[in-house]
Amino acid sequence: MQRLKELFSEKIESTQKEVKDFIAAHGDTVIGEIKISQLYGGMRGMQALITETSKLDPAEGIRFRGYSIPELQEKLPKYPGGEQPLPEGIFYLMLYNELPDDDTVRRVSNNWARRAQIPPHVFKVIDALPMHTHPMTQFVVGIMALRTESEFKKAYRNGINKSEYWEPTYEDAMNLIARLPRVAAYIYRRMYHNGDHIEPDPSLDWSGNFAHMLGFDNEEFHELLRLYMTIHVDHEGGNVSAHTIHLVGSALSDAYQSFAAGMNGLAGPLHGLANQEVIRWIFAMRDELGGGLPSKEQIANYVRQTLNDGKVVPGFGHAVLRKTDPRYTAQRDFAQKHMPHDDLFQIVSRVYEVVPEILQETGKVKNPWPNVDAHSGQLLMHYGLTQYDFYTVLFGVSRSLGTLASLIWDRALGFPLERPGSTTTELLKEQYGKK
Ligand code: AMX
Repeated sequence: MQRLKELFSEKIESTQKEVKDFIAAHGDTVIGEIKISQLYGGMRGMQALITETSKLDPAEGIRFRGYSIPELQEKLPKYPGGEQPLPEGIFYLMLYNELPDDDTVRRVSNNWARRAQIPPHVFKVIDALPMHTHPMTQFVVGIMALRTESEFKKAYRNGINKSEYWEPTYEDAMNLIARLPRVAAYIYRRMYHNGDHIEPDPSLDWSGNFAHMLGFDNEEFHELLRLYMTIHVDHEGGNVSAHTIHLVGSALSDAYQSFAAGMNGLAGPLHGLANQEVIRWIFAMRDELGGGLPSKEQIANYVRQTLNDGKVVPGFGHAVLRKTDPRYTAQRDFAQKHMPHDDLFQIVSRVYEVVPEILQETGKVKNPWPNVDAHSGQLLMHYGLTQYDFYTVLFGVSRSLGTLASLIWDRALGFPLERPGSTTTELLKEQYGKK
């Protein structure tokens, strides 16, 4: 039976040729124009990157190698007796551009379980941080401490040929993915369970083992985590975390450095941190209103107050999406099936009924609909993962699958250093301001 790495190496040559031929035939084709407003507006709508693993459609939402979330829920292998896809499967799909069968997914699981050893200094480095250090900061520190294991760093120093860069990148990416759940669980148990750590169970799948190390052995929670780890993997290439990982990787920084950089972006409140902010916002609203299920009118008043205070309503809006995020819908379906009467789910549902209309009324919010973060915290809360400061770490563990699959392809396709140009307002005015 071929090793997973050999299987991947066979894909490289034909893809390299496909890309090279395409550039040779169409490299001069103009695909868009840039407006001055886009330079000041966070480059919205500019197609400027190649990311093969997924593509975001404003109306439809995310597709991974062409497959939507409902399609993947149907087609990807499941844990025995389970209904949700195994994230090992979506990783395989993103990297190999092929749907895996049950056996292949088991091999990915086993491969990661074999790689999951963490050198003890990583735990020591995390333990040296004060307990009030945000979990995302601890996570990034842990990732950087893991960099002592970098294969790319070693290979580069030994003078590796550039045609082989992908190989140590593959090793680093696979090792990092395999080790992140343990690092994340370590931080969680350190902060919230008096450092009472739980040993991994390598007989479980990657998410099941992660849930186990966090301290959750309820099979329904394992299913939730499989869904969570599947839907947060990737969101094409321009979002802050994916773009950062690609950009830093383009300097031939290794997977550890690139991924840690991206995680600092994910930790921003307009990006991944929004999932903890949603819960904080809902709890603050509930506290202000004296507990219980707030009425639609009460929620509407609270939303208006948030906007009047010059703050964003977390979990709503998106830079690309213009409809309800299918990742939100997948989580809502899960809640409707497993916890339709959960108090917090009732609030999240009511918020969904109220917020879009008010955001629309502002006349400036381009997408009034909920994104992935508007729902995830409620599901975690339901099963007792109540420490919302930790939520973005879960997001980060999942994001490793898409972004590191992309990084392997960046090296396999020999993508160059990313270095776009910048200009100044003065120069723009000189060039274009006189018309
Ligand atoms: N609440 C209040 N105002 C909002 C808003 C929201 N949820 N979403 C957008 N706006 C405002 C913007 O702040 C901006 O205001 P300004 O002109 O005064 O600066 C205006 O509406 C236009 O913004 P936009 O073009 O609609 O959005 P964007 O592409 O600039 O930003 C995003 C996208 C996600 C940062 C924004 O919608 C937002 O801040 N949402 C809340 C935070 C959140 O949920 N982030 C998670 C996104 C998903 C993810 O990355 N995990």
